Amino acid sequence: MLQQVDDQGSGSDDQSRASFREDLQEFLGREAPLHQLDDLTKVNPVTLETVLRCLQARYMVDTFYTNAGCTLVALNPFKPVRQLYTPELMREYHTAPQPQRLKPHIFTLAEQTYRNVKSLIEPVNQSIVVSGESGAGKTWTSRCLMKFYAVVAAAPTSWESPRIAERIEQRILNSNPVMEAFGNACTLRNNNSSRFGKFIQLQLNRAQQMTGAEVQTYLLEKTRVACQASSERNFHIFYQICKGASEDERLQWHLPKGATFSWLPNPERTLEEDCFEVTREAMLHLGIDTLTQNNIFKVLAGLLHLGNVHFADSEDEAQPCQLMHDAKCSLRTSASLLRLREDMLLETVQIRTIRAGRQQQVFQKPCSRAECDTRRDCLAKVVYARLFDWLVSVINSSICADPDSWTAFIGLLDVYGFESFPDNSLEQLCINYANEKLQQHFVVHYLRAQQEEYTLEGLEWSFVNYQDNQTCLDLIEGSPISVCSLLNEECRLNRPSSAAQLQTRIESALATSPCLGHNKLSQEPSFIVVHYAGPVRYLTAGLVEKNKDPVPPELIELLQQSQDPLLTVLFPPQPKEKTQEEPSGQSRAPALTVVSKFKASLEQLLLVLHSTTPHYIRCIKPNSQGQPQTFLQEEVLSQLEACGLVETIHISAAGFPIRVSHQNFVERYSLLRRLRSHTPSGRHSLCAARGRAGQLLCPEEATLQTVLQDLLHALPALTRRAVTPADPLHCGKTKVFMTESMLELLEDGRARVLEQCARCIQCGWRRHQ
Ligand code: AOV
Ligand code: MG
Repeated sequence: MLQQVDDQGSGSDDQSRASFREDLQEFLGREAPLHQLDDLTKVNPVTLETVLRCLQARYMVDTFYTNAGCTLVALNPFKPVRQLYTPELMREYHTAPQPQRLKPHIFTLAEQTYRNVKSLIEPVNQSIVVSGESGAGKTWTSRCLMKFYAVVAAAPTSWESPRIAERIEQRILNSNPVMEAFGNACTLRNNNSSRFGKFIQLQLNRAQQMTGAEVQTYLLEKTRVACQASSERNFHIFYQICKGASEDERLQWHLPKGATFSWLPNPERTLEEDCFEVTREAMLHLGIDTLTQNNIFKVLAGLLHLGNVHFADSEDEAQPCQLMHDAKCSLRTSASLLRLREDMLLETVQIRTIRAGRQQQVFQKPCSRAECDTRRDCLAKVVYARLFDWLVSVINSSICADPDSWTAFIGLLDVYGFESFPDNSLEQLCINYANEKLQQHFVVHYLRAQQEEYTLEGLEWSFVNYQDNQTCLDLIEGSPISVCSLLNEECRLNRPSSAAQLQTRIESALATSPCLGHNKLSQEPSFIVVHYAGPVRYLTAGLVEKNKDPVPPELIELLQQSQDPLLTVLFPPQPKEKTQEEPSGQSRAPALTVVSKFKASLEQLLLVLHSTTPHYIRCIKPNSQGQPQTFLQEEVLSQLEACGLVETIHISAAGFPIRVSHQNFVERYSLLRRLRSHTPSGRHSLCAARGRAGQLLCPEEATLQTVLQDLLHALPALTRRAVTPADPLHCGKTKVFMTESMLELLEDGRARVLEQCARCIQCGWRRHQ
C-alpha cells in the first residue's frame, strides 16, 4: 500500500520524529532546527509555508542546496562561497559510495547523473535541466557542473598533453567565457544575463571519460546590439574591447579613450564580466588565433561606429536623408573597419530597392529617417548574429569529439530565465515561451507521467493535484489560433496594421483563453499573458515587424562585397543568399518568422530532452537586489508557487522515481535471490548460480513475484539493514517501481554478492560488471 500523500498522520518515521522534535522545541520556545532538514520531503506538513521556512532557515546558515524529492533546490548565495566548489569537494562527492548521503549539493546530482550514464539498469543519455527566473543562478550552476565533469571525467589521454590548456575538458570550459562575452549582457535583473539559450552535450566514451562536447544555442537576442533599454547594457564584449584594448589596438580599431558610442550605454559601470584578457585567452585556447581575434574585434568596433551614424529628417521625400553633422566621420570609420565602400554603405542604408511586377523591375526609393535607422540597425544585427553563430561553430569544431569516440552524453540546459519588465516585447515572449515549454516538460515528465503510469500499472495511488501549464501554451503556440499564429498571419498578410489593431485582434480571437489577462490599465496597446511564473504585459507595437525580422537583400549584397576576411566568411558571395522579402516584394516565398523558427528549435530540443533521463535543478533568487544574507519571503514564495515545488515534493515523497522493466530487474538482481541457498561460507552456492559460460542465470521458471519475495528476504541479511516501509518496492503490471533508497539497498546487496564472488578463487569467477 502506498503512502497516502494527503494523510498526514501516515508519514514516515523520519517525518513524525522531525515533527515531534519541532513540536517539543516550539513548546520550549526555541526555533525548530529546520535548517537541518536536507530534504523538503521531510518537512511536516509539506506546505508552501513550511517549505519556505525550511529554505529560509537553511539560507541563513549558509546552506544553499536542499533536496526536494526528485529535484534539487539551489538558492543563490549572491556572494562567493569558494569552499563549496573546490576540486577536493568534487572528488569527495565523486568517490563517495553513496553521494546522496552527503550534504545536498549540485555535485550529488551531477555524480548520480554521471553514474546513471554507466547505467545502473537501463543505459540512457542524461540531461540536467537548470531552471529559474532571471538572475537565479542557472548559468553559474551550469558552469559549476561543467567544472565538476571536467575534474571527474577527465580523459587520461588528455594528460599526455603537456599544457593544461590543450586538454579537451579545459577547452570545453573555455567555451564559457567566450560565449558569455558575446551572448551575455547586463540587464535590470542580472548583471550577467544570458541573452541566448544553450544546451551543451558532454560526450562520454565507454570508460565514462569526457571526449568532447557539442553546443547548441537558441535565439540570441540580437536586437540588443542596436537597442538597449535604459540602465541596461550591450553585450559584454563591446565593453571589453573598449576598456581592455592596448594603445596600439585602440589606434587600429579607432577606439580612443573616452570615445562615446550610442550603442554603448552605461560605460562608466565596470563589471567583473568586463575582463577582455579572459575572453582573449579562452579564444586562443579554442583555436581562434590572435589574427582572427583582431579581425573580430575590428568588425565589432566597426559596428560601434555604425551606431553613431545618425540621420536628419529629409525635407524632400524624393531626396535621401542627410547625415547629421558629426556622423560623416563615424560613417567613414565604420566603412573602413568593415572594409566596405563608404558611398555604398551610405547609399544602401539611405535608399531602398524595390523589385516589383513579373519582370522584377527594380525601383529605388529614398528611405525616411526612421527607415534609415532601421536599416542601419538591421545591418548591425545581421552581422552580429552571424558572427555569434560562426563563433559557436568554431567552438564546436574545437571541442566536438569524433562520433565514434563517444557513446553517451550528459546534456546541460541553461536558457534565459523567465522575464517580466515594465515593457516586454517579442524577445520576452520567446524567452517566457521557452520557460513554459521547460515547465511543461517537467510537468509531463514528472508530475503527470508518474501518476498516470502508477494508474496504468495498477498501483494504488491517491492523486496529487498540480498546476498544468498546457492552457498557457495553447494560448501562445496552440492551433488553430494562438498568439504565435496571429503574429504569423499578420506577417503573411503583410498588411499595415497598428499596434492597437493587433491588440484588438489578439484579445478578440483569444478571449476564451483563461491565460489571457485583463488589460484594463495599460495606456499603450498591449496584451497580458498569465504565465506559470506570473502575468506579463507584452506591447504590441513593433511585434509583427520583429517577428518578420526582414533583412533587405541589398544589405546582404553590400556585406558580400566587403573586403574584410571575416565578413567574407560570414557573408559568402556564393551560393546566392536567401534573404527575407522586402515588405513590397511579391515574388519570394514568405520566409520563416522568428516565432516559427524558435518553435521548431524548441521542439527539437524537447525531443532530445525526452530521449534522456532528465534531472532538475530549480534555482531560486532569494531577493531581486542581489544581496547576500537577504531572504525575502514574498519573492521566494512566488518562485516556489510558480514551479510547483510543493506538488513536486508531495509526489516525490509518496512516489517511486525508479522504474525498471520486469525483465531487466530480474536480470540484474536474480543473483541476490540465490542467496537464500547460501552456505555459511557464502561462496559455492552463490557461484553455482552462474552458468558455465560465466553468465548469470536468469531463472525463467520463477515468476517475478517469487523473485521479488526472495529478494526481499535476502536483503536484510545482505545489507544488515531491515527493509522498512520507507524503502518500498512495488511490482506493477510490466515494471518494478522503487524509491532511490530501495535502489541503493539492491545495489548495495549486488555489490556485496559480486565482491564475495570475486573472492571465490575456486571458481575463478571474474567480477561481473
Ligand atoms: P541566471 O543565468 O539564472 O540568469 P546567473 O547564473 O547569471 O543567473 O547568476 C546571477 C548572479 O548570481 C551571478 O552572476 C553571481 O553573481 C550570482 N550567483 C549565482 N549563483 C551563485 C553561487 N552559487 N555562488 C555565488 N554567486 C552566485 V539569466 O542568464 O538572467 O536567466 O537570462
Ligand atoms: Mg544565465
